[in-house]
Amino acid sequence: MDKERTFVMIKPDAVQRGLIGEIVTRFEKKGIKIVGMKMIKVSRELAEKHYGVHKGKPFFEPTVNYIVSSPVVAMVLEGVNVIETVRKMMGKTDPQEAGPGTIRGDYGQFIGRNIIHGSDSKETAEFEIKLWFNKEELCDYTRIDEEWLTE
Ligand code: D4T
Repeated sequence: MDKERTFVMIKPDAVQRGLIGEIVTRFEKKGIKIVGMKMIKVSRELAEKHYGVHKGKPFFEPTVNYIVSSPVVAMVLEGVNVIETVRKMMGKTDPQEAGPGTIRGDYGQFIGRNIIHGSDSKETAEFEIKLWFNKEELCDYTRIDEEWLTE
């Protein structure tokens, strides 16, 4: 089974509300491997590049303002089918629609403060990982529970 990588960002509201540990723990307990992680105060330039596909839409400026407002935790996660798994664990973009048990469903209330970001496709993941991380910041290693995660 091929492993893939995804980019995940714990957004400013989650950092401010003390939810970093809760969120990271969910991924760790699921057996998803963290291969990169850093806290950064995002520049406007980086935020605008990250949300570039939404340029011109009414929520573009507010979203950029939100992302630069306070530090975020950026992560690269690795696993089989990890892009889709993380999207499922996050729940729908709008926390009002995200189901209970999902990260947004459990911790968020409004789309403009939706706790977390995760890449939505292989192409996006590749673009976002390159945008947020240098190669040297990503670690190849084996977790001791890996052989117990698969049949
Ligand atoms: P992110 O990128 O934050 O993980 O969200 P999604 O990938 O799940 O959703 P998205 O790209 O469609 O939206 C990007 C970002 O913009 C905010 N947003 C979005 C908003 O404030 N109002 C809106 O109507 C939409 C569609 C929330 C996430």
